[in-house]
Amino acid sequence: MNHRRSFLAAGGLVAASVASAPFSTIIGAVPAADGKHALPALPYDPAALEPWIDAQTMQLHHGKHHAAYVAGLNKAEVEMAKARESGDHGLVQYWSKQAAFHGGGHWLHSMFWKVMAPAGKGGGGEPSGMVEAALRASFGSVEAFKKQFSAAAGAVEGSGWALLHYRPADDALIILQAENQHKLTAWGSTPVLGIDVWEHAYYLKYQNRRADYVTAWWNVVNWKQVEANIASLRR
Ligand code: MN3
Repeated sequence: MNHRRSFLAAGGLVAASVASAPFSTIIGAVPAADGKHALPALPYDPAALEPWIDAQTMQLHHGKHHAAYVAGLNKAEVEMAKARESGDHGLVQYWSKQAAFHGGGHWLHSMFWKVMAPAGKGGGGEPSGMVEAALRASFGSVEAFKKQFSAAAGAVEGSGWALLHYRPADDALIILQAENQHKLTAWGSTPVLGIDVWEHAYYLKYQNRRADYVTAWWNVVNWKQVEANIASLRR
């Protein structure tokens, strides 16, 4: 497979040509005309995922938290460009970490909005077809997958994510945890589904009850988007 093409398509860096197709790219992030990363629009109304995820959480999560990751990524890239100009790379470790943290946040949140959908508009239900078959091949059953994924989400230490990755080397799906936005990943695999378990994703409605949020979240999973994400990486 063409890894670079997949990486770019998955990361949205050259996604302009495919951005208009609803399920052809993993994330909706498209760079603005000035070459800067930009906050993608939510693909539905902030209240559309109620009662499972409340409108205020969605507004803050998208409009404040995700926006901050976009700004942080742009800032890190500007500062590293300045350092190349001046030849002073004294802060290269700091800006590299900032680029990983904010870049990870931008990518994952751009995916997160798309792998959720309102009930009746693709959200919830059970996976079927290719996704069901792929989950069964890698985990034994959809039920076994959901059980492990929910457990992984519940057990993330501090702030982070539970992620379902597609690994092209052996055509497998694997479950990983991510701490913060970027730690504990496995090279050579790409997220196709994820749940944000930072407290900002659920605390207004669920307070400390992360498990209740995870249980509710299954009602908004957009399996068609998961299928498109896997298909975009399969060659
Ligand atoms: Mn978040």
